Amino acid sequence: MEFSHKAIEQKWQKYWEENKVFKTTNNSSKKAYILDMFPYPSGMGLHVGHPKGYTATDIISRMRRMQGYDVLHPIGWDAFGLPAEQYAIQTGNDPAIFTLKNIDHFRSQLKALGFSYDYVKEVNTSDPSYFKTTQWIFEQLYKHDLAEMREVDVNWSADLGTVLANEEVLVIDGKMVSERGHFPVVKKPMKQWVLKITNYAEKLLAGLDELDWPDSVKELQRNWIGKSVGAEIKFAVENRPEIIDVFTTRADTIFGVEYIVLAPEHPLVDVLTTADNKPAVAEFIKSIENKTELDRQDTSKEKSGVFLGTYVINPVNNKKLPIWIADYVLPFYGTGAVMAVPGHDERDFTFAIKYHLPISYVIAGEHHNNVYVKDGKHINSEFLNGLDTKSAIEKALEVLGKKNIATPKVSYKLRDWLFSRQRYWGEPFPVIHWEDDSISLVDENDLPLTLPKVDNIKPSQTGESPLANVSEWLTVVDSMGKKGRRETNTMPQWAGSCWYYLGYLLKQEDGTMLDIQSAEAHALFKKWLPVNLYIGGQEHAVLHLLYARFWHKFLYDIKVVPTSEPFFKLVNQGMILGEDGTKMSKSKGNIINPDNIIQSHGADALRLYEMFMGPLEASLPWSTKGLDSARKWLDRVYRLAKNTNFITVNDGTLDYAYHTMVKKVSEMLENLNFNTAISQLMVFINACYKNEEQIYQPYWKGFLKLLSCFAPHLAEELWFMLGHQHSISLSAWPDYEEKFLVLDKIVVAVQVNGKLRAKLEVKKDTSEDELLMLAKQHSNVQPYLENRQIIKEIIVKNKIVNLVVK
Ligand code: ANZ
Repeated sequence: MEFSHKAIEQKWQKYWEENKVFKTTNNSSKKAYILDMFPYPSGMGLHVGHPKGYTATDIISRMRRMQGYDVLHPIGWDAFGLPAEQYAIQTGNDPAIFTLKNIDHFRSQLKALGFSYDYVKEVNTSDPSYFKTTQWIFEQLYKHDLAEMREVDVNWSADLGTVLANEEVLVIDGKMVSERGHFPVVKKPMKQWVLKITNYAEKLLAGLDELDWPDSVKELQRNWIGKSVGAEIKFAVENRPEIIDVFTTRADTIFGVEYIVLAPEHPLVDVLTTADNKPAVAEFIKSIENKTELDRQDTSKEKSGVFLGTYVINPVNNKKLPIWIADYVLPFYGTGAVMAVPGHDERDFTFAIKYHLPISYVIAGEHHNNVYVKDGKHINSEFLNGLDTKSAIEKALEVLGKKNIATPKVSYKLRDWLFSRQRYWGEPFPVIHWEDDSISLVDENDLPLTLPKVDNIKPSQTGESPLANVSEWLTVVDSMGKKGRRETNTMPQWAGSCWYYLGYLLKQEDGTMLDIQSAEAHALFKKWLPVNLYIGGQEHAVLHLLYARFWHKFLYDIKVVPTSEPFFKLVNQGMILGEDGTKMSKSKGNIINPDNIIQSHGADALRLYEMFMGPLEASLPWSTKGLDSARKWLDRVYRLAKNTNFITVNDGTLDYAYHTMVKKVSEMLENLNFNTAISQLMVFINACYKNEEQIYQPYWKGFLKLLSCFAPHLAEELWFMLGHQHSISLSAWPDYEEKFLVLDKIVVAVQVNGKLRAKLEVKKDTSEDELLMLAKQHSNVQPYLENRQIIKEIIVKNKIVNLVVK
């Protein structure tokens, strides 16, 4: 007997909505803020990957509600973004309008999956009532000197007349080209907004220790921040006033320095290049213009460089060392200059071989004319001789420190965050550039600064955003007649997602948003923060999560939020791969559309199947067979409900099965072990089937509550079938009793002369006499007793009967 998922699912979705069953409550001292990474509402709609994480959070939200928590489980839309901009440019459509259409489509898809979101809390990052606060936060960052304009290299495509995001640039044959059309891309300096996330490097590192996040994600963040403890050492240029500061983690190798390398972008390159070396240097600099940083760092790629014609003097031994520039030295790390020790550093070694530079060794070992990177006693190093690396670093810093040649220094790989995009479809910067070169912010009371309506979004051809074409919007005149121009850049998509988990809290029932600084907002932050569980894709392990932590820590410092971290527990769900085991993609034709599955098998089956595939974190291939089985099992549950007699006096037969299920499922859900929890539900249903059409009703209700997390529509249907008048979500989570967790029946082994001959399934604590009798009568035992004499009977209650015969 099958149930009609179409009828059931729509019926309950309507009921939940009309009765506001999932409204955020505020009547408990326990709270659970359960957050999904909100989707970008693309024109393609939801894919089957979305429901995986979303079902997981839905299960936990439903459980927490039944456990008496106040639950906040919201959803919203990360609605600014590049695809919308491109679509608008190509088709002339208004992104504000088609984005709303896409959102409607996404929302109806999510509703069809039966997620228990409180849609009152919905936010849309592209809505002015939302980005008013994004702009306000930017203004605070500016006022706290964490936002500034800098000349920064951007990816410029002259053919497309536009600046491209890193994601839109490919490297083909070592050259940067645009993803669209494969046009050449070069670096071009432009004035850009930068957020000084590096000021928070230390806090962002330290905060990781208090978080319940996967170690792999913490490690990725640590590496991204890339703290490195070392020193800056000064090298004076020969016969000139300039000093070159290098950053090194290996001050101990100072006697092994053979040359100095500057990043080609280093400000001293020009002055330190002699006249006859200028052409070669200029040519070299041009040659690396279209190399990405990743390429430059890649150790497998050949390093190249040129000599500037000038020298420095090594402060410890007055040795004259040539100054080079090379691609492998990066401008924004450390000081953008290194002391090269080819004897003991891999990259310096390859470079020295290529350009026939001398190589010397300052650490004892078997060098074999190769680079030597092991630890060892220092040699050829005067006051460092005989010391190992650690002590030699300390000693070198002590000696050079006294002479003011070296200072301890910490460097971070983390860069300040390039915060401008040359786009229309983003948050406008609330900034005016005046004709006298001053900058001012739009008054906080005048926020939001909205986007002008534009009929046809076109690139500006100058590298500025399409907003540069909208002169009515662009031009500002102050009360004194001074002319100004609005900032034409907009913020990157990351901005809106940096604080949306606060946005949900600000969202009011009447559709408005609270002021982030209001007392009401503060009370809500106090109640709900930090987010208890945050589930989303691994692809956001670094950027989104680091940026959001940065803003949160800033808001904490300015006393807007009461916690120093936004997301206490984080889990990355794995991907759902195509049936062929590869990533789903249009070109491979292996995409599964959730709408079709909802039609054919139902949302409950889809949810159950995605949770049963395997551990949440694993990436696993889709299997239609697996989906069919999920649906069949739901039918099995439905059949049972229809054909069973629900009894009100407990006959005890399901005690063990029921209480074990409740205990295990509760524990497994705490640990997000959804697939094994489902197995427990299955074990219980098997026990019910064995029980010949008779189930103690309270146990059935308890089962339905657990089931309602996974298959909410069917569970609700069966719940109301029992005569209930209110949603199962409003009922209390089932308890288990310890005393029922031991199986009543146990297995007792029967041995004859030490050999296992039978197993008795008996009631626990069966008497020794009875055990002996049952053992002797057992058909597998009897043949071994025939014509024999029993000389010893050893009986251990609940365990074993051992007969010795001769
Ligand atoms: C001398 C030396 C000797 C070094 C030796 C290493 C080994 P981490 O640990 O990643 O911080 N370096 C410094 N600034 C650089 C830049 N802008 N671009 C490329 N390389 C740079 O690496 C620090 C080391 O990387 C520094 O220590 C420096 O080389 C190099 F046996 O100095 B070392």
